[in-house]
Amino acid sequence: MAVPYKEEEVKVKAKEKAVIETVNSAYSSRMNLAKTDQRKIIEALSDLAQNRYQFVIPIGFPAAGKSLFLSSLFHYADRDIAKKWNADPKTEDPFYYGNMSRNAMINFFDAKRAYAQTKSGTLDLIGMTLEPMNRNLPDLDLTFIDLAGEDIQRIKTDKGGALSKAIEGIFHALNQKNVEPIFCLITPYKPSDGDNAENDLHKDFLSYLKEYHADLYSRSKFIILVTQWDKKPETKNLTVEEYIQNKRPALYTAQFGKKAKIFYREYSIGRVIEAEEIDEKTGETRPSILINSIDTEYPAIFWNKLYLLATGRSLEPLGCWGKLFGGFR
Ligand SMILES: Nc1nc2c(ncn2[C@@H]2O[C@H](COP(=O)(O)OP(=O)(O)OP(=O)(O)O)[C@@H](O)[C@H]2O)c(=O)[nH]1
Ligand SMILES: [Mg+2]
Repeated sequence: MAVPYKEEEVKVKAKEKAVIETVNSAYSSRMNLAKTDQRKIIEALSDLAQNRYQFVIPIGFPAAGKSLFLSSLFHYADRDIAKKWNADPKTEDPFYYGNMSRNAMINFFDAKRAYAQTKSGTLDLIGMTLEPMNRNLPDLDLTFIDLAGEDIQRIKTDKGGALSKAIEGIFHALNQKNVEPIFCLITPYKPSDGDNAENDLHKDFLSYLKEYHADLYSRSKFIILVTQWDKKPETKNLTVEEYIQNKRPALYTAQFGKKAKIFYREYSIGRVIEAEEIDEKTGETRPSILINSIDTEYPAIFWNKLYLLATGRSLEPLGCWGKLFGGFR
C-alpha cells in the first residue's frame, strides 16, 4: 500500500508546486508602479473609463482582507455553477498581468491557501465582463484595482498624509464625467492596529478624496465592508451597522457627497484556520492560513449588489434575494 500513497503525495506536491509557481510569476508580473510612467497609467485608465468600465477599488490597511475579498469574488465567479451569469475574464493589455494574478488567486483558493501580501509599489489591474444569462439584462464591464495596503496607509496623517504619484494618477484618471467608481472601504472585524487606527485611516482617506478630488468624491459610491466577520463569536448578537456605529464612528458619520450611495455589509471568505507553515527554502516558520471551507453566500450577495449599483438592474428576480438573505442595506 506504500506505493499508491507515495504517488498521491507526489501528485499533491506537484499541485502545490504548480500553485506556487503561478503565484510567484504573478507576483513578479504585477504592475510595478515605480517603473510605470504615471502618464501610461492615466492613459490606460482613461481609455477604460471612456469605454464605460465600472471601477471597483478596495481601500484598507495592510492585511485588512482586500486581496482575499477579491480572491473570494473571483473564485465564486469562476467556479459557482448555480449562478445566473457568466464571468468572462479580460486577458489582453492592460489586463494581461492582472489576469495572471486573478488565476493565482483562484488557484490559491482551490489549494485552501491565502494569496500573499500585496507588495508596496505594485498593483493588480483585473478586468472581466459579467454576462447575465437573462438576455434582457446588459453585460457589465468591470475593472478591479488591487492596491497594496502599505501604499494606501500613507494617506494617514501620521504616515505622511500623501499618496504616491502613481496612485494619485489613478484618481486623476478616474476624475472624469460619467465615471462613478465603487470604493469598497475594507475594515477587518479585529484589526491588528486597533479600532482607532482603522477609524482614522478611513477618515483620512475620505478627507483626502473630498479635498483633492471633490468631483470624483461626489460621484463615487461606497460599500463599507467589515471583513473577517467569521471572527465574531456566533453567540455575539451584533449587526454590521451597530459595529460600524460603535467601532468606526468616522465612517458612520461621514458626510458623503449628495449623490453618494453608501452601504454597510459584513464579509467573510469562509472558515479560516490560522496556522504556521515552514518555508521550504529557509526552513523558517511563518504565519499562514488554511481556508477550511469556502463561503459562497457572501460573494453571491456582493456580486448581485455590485451589478445593481452599476446598472440599476437586478440579476435575480425581484424579491428572491431579500427573502433568502435579508437583503443588502
Ligand atoms: N478569518 C479570516 N481571516 C481573513 C479573512 N480575510 C482575510 N483574512 C486574514 O487577513 C490576512 C490578510 O488578507 P489579505 O487579503 O492578503 O489582506 P490585504 O488587505 O490584501 O493586505 P495587503 O496586501 O497588505 O494590502 C489573511 O492572510 C488572513 O489571515 C476572512 O474572511 N476571515
Ligand atoms: Mg493585498
